[in-house]
Amino acid sequence: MAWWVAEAQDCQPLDPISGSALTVQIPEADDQTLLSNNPDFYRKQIRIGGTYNLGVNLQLSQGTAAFNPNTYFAFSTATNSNTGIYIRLIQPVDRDGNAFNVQRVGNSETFSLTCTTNTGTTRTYSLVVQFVDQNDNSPIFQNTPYSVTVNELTPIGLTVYQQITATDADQSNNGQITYSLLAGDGTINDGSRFFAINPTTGVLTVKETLDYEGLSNLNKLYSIQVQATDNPINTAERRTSSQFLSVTITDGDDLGPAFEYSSCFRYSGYCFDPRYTSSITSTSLNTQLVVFPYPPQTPFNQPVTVQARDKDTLNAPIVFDIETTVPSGYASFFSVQTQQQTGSNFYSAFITQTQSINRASVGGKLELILRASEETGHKRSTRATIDVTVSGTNDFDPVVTSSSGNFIGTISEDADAGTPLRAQGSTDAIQLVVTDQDVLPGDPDPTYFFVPDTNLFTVNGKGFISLVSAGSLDFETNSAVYFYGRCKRGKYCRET
Ligand SMILES: [Ca+2]
Ligand SMILES: [Ca+2]
Ligand SMILES: [Ca+2]
Ligand SMILES: [Ca+2]
Repeated sequence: MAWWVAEAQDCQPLDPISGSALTVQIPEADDQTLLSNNPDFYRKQIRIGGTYNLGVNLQLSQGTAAFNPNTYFAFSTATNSNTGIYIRLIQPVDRDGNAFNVQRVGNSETFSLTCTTNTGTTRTYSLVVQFVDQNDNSPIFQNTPYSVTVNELTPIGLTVYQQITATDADQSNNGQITYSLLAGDGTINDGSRFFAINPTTGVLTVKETLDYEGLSNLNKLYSIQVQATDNPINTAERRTSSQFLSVTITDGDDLGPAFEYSSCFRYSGYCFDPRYTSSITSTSLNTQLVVFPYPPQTPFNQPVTVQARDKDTLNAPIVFDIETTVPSGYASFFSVQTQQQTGSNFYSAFITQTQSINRASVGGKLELILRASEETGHKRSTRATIDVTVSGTNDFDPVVTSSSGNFIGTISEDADAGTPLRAQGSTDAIQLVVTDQDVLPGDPDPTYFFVPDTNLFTVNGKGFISLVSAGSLDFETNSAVYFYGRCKRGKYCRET
């Protein structure tokens, strides 16, 4: 209900208590569609008594306003009423935006309104139209495009970018901006989980540890979509804008070296628990170890160069050494030479045996723990195991002993072929036993071949001696047979 009593006199003087000007508040409208869709929203009653065009005529002029109001406003009576005078916005005006071809207005404009009655009374008022801000502008990002380069080692919480800013031409809440990051597409280049944005200032900080190596080699950047949202009282009227920010990630020294060979077990793309095998003799001095990969290559295992490189693309220099051995104490029996491969990030290790190793004291095998260290402040290192077989040098003759304690056997002259030779004074067959100091516990059992220098007896692989053919012995002519045997490796094994 209007506060003006319409029955009072037409074109009456203003009540000084209510102010010296006619003031109406009309929402801005920067588009004709708005006016067409909801015309009554842009209509306000003015407190002049009488009924428009029924005893009261009104004439609007520019006054102190920046433009002529006549094409923008119309007067009317209220719908379904014949009292009261209303002013209505009929052409779009723009308080704050960039609407094309639309009259720009200030927060308020003061026009001149002349009121004339049928009886000839004329009065002129100042008509102040206050254009009420509507949330008709979206936030606009400034100084775009946004991009920044950040090292992967940047700690969590650190500010990485503070150029993000958006403006909104609307007033107060309608222009108040909150920043947020939009959820990304979940690919490895989606930066939404790695960064946080201050909702008020737009300052970008690191939220999760960055990872240069986790990004594809072709695309070392995170993409972030920043959203700016305004804050109208009616949240349904919120307007948003978004802008991409690309964060290029540079490599930092967070990884150590990795050994590399084609047949290794891999974890995250790198050789896991690298192992090699090699073989030396106790005295193979001053020759480089020939090293095979483990697991072996298929179908043909071939020697490889022991090599490692920095997992960071920083390609720190690598240096190798033997950290320790199993059993311990043999690191100084070897020297390691490090060499950078030409035109490559790989460094090679060449290992040379420099001192004789007593094969028996290492049990025929030795583990070299080869360490690759990067020459950076962090001194990160990684290890490979080289299983070295220390093979015998055949320094010792095999020694043959007999199960009976001596080399005297008995057999009946009329024994059948295949009858074993028995120990003297016993029914047990004699067995020849070979020992060889070159053979160490754990070595595969060697096979010895006994080659007697007689045709009468044969010795099988287990050392049992037996008659070759029946009737070949004659106690009366030959009560004893002497013979020598020879066994493997060309060593003579004496026996009778
Ligand atoms: Ca506005
Ligand atoms: Ca706005
Ligand atoms: Ca790195
Ligand atoms: Ca590194």
